[in-house]
Amino acid sequence: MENRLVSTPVISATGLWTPAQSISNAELVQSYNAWADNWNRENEAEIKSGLVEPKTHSSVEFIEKASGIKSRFVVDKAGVIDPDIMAPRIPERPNDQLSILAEMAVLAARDALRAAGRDPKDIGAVICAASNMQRAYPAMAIEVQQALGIEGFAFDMNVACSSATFGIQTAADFVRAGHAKSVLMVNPEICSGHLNFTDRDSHFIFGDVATAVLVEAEHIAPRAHWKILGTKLKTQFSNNIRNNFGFLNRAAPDGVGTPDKLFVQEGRKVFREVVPMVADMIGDHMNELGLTGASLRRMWLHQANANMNRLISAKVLGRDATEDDSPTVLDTYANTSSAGSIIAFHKNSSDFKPGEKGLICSFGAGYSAGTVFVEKTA
Ligand code: CO8
Repeated sequence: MENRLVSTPVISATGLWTPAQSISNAELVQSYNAWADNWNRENEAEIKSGLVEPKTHSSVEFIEKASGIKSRFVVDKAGVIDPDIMAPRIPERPNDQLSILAEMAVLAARDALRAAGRDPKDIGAVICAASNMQRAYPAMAIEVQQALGIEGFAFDMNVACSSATFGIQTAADFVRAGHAKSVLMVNPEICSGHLNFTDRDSHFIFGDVATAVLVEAEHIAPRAHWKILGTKLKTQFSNNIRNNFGFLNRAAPDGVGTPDKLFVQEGRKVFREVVPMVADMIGDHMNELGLTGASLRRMWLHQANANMNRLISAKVLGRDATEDDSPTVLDTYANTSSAGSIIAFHKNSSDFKPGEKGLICSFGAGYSAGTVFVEKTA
């Protein structure tokens, strides 16, 4: 009995760190259009001879209608909206200083630790789960571990937008297996670093943020926590969301000449293929757990596109979802990859009463998708 209690994983707390700077759609579109006008001027001869198509303007109305995004937080606004740069300019730090990705993760982690009343010395493992690490090694997670004074072990993992749900299941498995009683899972996402701000189809999609989730053995968790009713992960190979950057192609990508070394996608195909995949996955997992749409108080879905979330939640609930059923943070944060569903959960869960159930769900590149059903205790 003692062992069974020790090995039951729960979510004790979450944390959030939001960059101080944000870019509105109007500011982003203004800089893109200025860049496009410059490009058209520079390539006037080729355009006139029909060799290349002129760049057309982006539009605030399109962005909001197609995605629900109104603005995004970023680590460096000046570089992103400068038509001569169109990328964040984040100065490299010497090796004896905390890396920026680790710094963001630590700030989100401290928020979660404060909420749980947890001393870092009681944590046994750190997982840094995010779309792109800022270097190959040493692992970002080990740097976070050191900065917080945590013993035990730490490692990085990348499952793109689904990194957080994959991280939660991994953490829960460590707790269940007795490898750690308390696991800190962080999601620092500098999406602006791998977004091509000169690509009209996607320049508006992403923002920067960091989130943290503390997964712990029930017997050490605070009285008010979240039971994990079940987790499920799924992957299915697709080239429709891809980033070919890596150490086998060392030519420095400038975001203009080498677009495949940054984020590229077939957005329409992703939309069409991922919506039914995720809705079916949620339905199957609910059946396995004996749950129905009616038994869910709320869904904290991956924040990629408001229209995708509307369709997925309507399929799960059998009716149109309200903002209360399926809250969005896309309007202010945009798509923050793995952090999106965790931000939605963090900001929209304090009103839960004991016994109420919800779903954290992610989906993205890979394809990859994860479902985590939770129930509020006290
Ligand atoms: N302004 C004005 N018009 C535009 C713009 C623009 N900015 N962009 C496109 N248009 C035009 C197009 O040219 C097209 O015109 P036409 O009909 O004349 O050809 C028209 O608008 C429609 O274009 P689309 O078909 O592309 O538009 P959609 O309605 O499909 O909307 C979206 C585009 C918003 C991209 C939509 O398809 C979508 O959200 N799809 C799902 C995307 C998604 O969820 N992706 C997941 C990515 S997350 C992930 O897993 C990766 C993690 C890695 C992190 C990366 C960090 C950088």
